[in-house]
Amino acid sequence: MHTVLLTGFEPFDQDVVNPSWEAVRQLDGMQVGSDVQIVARRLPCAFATAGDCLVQLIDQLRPSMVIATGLGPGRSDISIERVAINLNDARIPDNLGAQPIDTTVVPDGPAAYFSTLPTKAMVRAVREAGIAASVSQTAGTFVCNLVFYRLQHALVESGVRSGFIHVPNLPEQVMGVGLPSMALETVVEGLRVAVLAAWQTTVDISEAGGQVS
Ligand code: PCA
Repeated sequence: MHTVLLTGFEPFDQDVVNPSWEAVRQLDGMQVGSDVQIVARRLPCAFATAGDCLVQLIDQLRPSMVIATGLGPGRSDISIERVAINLNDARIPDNLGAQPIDTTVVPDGPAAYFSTLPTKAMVRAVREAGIAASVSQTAGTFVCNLVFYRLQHALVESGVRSGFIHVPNLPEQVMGVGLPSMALETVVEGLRVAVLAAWQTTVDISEAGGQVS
């Protein structure tokens, strides 16, 4: 049996829940396909600890695929991230009060890494399940981007495929605020379908997923 490691984040920025963790915890232990089981773990939302925590989990669990997830406030769909950049630029403090500005994630690392997941096939599979999804060209410059970059950096030589997905707020987080949201059960199902598509697709499909600006 193979393991797919799926991570979510603890709440941050005064939130009491983080939909990424609330969703992936529901998938913990689930078998997707005949030969693969999801193991879900929670990461701290802190620049100093999140990356090391993820790398320790990879060492411990020896997963065959890793997909990290996080909340993207303002996102309206399941956003399959394409690229992680070697830059921290925090608009708000993290959960340890750190707010790095224009620092690198990995000194002397490459400027960016691409996801090694079949992003287009994942978007198509989630949409076919009736759930909104798109390719996202940036995972931001906060802790999610750091985790995504550290993930790709750690696995670059390994042959283990990995990537990142941002999910929208839950409806109760944005009541009266005017931001988009997605019901938890929809996020859970969207992630399950995305994991399955990632696992089953070795060569990505070619389909437009870009943006004009
Ligand atoms: N979202 C933040 C960090 C943790 C999370 O869930 C981000 O997008 O960077």
